Amino acid sequence: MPKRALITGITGQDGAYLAEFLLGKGYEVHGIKRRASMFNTARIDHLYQDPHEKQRNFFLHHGDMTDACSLIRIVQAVQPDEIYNLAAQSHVGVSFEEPEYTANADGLGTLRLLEAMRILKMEDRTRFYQASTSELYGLVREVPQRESTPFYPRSPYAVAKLYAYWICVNYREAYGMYACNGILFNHESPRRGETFVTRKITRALARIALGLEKCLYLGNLSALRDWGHARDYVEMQWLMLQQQQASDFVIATGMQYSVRDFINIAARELGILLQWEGEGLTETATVLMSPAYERVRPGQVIVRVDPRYFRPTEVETLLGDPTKARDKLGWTPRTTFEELVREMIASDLKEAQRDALVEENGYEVYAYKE
Ligand code: NDP
Ligand code: GDR
Repeated sequence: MPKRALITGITGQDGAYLAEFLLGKGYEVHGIKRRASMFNTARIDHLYQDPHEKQRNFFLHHGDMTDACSLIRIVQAVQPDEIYNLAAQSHVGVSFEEPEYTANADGLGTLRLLEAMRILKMEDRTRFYQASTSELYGLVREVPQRESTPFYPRSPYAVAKLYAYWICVNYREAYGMYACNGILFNHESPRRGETFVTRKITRALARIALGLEKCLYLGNLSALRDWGHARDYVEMQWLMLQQQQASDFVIATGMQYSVRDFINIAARELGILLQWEGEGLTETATVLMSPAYERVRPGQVIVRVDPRYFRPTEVETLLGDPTKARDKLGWTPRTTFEELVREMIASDLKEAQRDALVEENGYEVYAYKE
């Protein structure tokens, strides 16, 4: 019998990579997707299997982290060996605007899943992974941050994830459940949501290069992050559930860059050289040269600061220490920062080229040419 995994948040960045990874390992994969007024499965459409096929190993179920009934029903129907709880309102900035919903989905949602396992008497046979986050460290007390570093959350998102972290530890201690927290630092990919800063940058720079947009507006350019590749990090999520004993792990690269660094490297990938001027609200990046893209002119300002993207309380710096993961799980990240940026730029350039073609020729001509 193949092992059976249930992934919440399967339609998200990590969910899509994890589903691919587990299918590659021979798992039967079940995912929870929520109802939306438009299709929300673009990241996993390539894994879709026709429900009429007899030999299937990939299944989707409708459910929601705010709806205990749906979670109990799905856990009961699937009887998973492993549950990966990746579903969350995962945008830190948005959590200041939707704090109650964020607490409900990210904090109580985790409790609902753990309780579903208990109600169904699956606490002895099902292993549980919780998507914890470096945002728990918030106002950092120690550099670099490791498993023992004290938490100081700085957003409604991080506070909700703090509850999820501790309820996971508590259920492990109270009921002997195999439940782990992966304290993952930022991880990105071409599948990253378009409103997170890395993807916002690679997408906008690619579109600016092709003349589809003029300028990118951002918030805090000095924020420092430890950025890895999502494809590398989902492997860790699986490894954590294959150990003798459940434990919590920091997953990070141990390298740190600023948002400004990310912009410079992404622009360089396009052959665009930038000059930075001003500071704070007046800081700008101006094009010095752009030999490959004629629509980008030297002297053009392509990055400006817009305070609407500032957060009421900011996490200025995060840097992880992945020593425990390396020593106990034998894991090191494979993708370098430069490779990550290159892959994201290449992917967004392709999308921008398609959009430019549509804009130049009109949709119908494009469709006809196809
Ligand atoms: P995404 O935002 O890409 O994906 C979130 C997923 O959760 C989506 O599938 C989304 O569905 C789903 N979801 C949101 N709300 C609900 C709900 N109420 N009920 C059911 N499903 C819901 O996040 P990532 O893939 O980047 O991250 C995965 C997890 O890891 C998240 O919990 C995140 O907080 C955490 N994390 C992420 C890090 C990162 O750098 N990426 C770092 C550390 C932790 P839909 O597609 O319909 O929106
Ligand atoms: P983060 O990621 O908050 O670290 O949370 P995000 O990419 O949103 O921000 C990183 C840093 O960039 C600054 N920033 C901007 N951010 C966004 N989104 N948009 C902007 O225009 C912008 N300008 C500057 C931010 O202020 C911040 O300092 C991510 C999410 O995936 C969480 O779910 C996860 O838990 C953490 O990473 C680890």
